[in-house]
Amino acid sequence: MPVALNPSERRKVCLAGEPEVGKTSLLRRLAPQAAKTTAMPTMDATVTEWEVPVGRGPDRVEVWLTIWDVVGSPGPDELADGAYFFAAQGVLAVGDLTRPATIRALPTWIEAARRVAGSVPVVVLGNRADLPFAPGADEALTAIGQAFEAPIWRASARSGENVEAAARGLAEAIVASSSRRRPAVSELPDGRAHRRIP
Ligand SMILES: Nc1nc2c(ncn2[C@@H]2O[C@H](COP(=O)(O)OP(=O)(O)O)[C@@H](O)[C@H]2O)c(=O)[nH]1
Ligand SMILES: [Mg+2]
Repeated sequence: MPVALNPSERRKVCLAGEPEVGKTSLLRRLAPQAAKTTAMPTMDATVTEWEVPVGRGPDRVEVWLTIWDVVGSPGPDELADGAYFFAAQGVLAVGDLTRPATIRALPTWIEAARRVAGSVPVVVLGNRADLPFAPGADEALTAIGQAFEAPIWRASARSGENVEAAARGLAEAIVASSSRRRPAVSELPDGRAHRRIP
């Protein structure tokens, strides 16, 4: 029987990146599997729940990600001043491969998130891989991945290519980083994989 993370151990993941890079579109790609999306009007954020199995066989765990997305066009410092990145356990940093400036902006976003949340795992996603890359975009993506020791993905919210793989990669990195700190896995007494927190 697969083991479950304690439901109170849902993992907060924040989308980060410039406006119009496709953050919300990427979430919609995951939405068929998402439990729900909730608007947080006082926080200029939405929260989408996405349950993802991580690992195989007896090591398999069901990870419940709560993925935060920005509403409007706040900048990284503005978000870092608020509650958006607070207690985040992972960051999905998104740039647009057709607009290299949005990729070169990602260090500022990642640093803002880590200032608040600490040195949490980051996955860097170059979106719009369905279109021809702009000159320099792919090199910028690679450089940021190296600088932050973060996996990079070329993905497309339009075609769906690599979207789930990138999100799953982040879930795996979060589980790996938390299991280094403590044994977070337990089996629920009723055998169900998950229960919602009332
Ligand atoms: N061609 C293409 N267009 C995309 C892709 N992802 C998003 N878009 C378009 O880019 C625009 C901005 O997307 P949105 O998800 O609202 O960006 P956000 O501001 O980062 O949340 C929309 O018109 C999307 O349809 C993609 O992978 N490929
Ligand atoms: Mg959006």
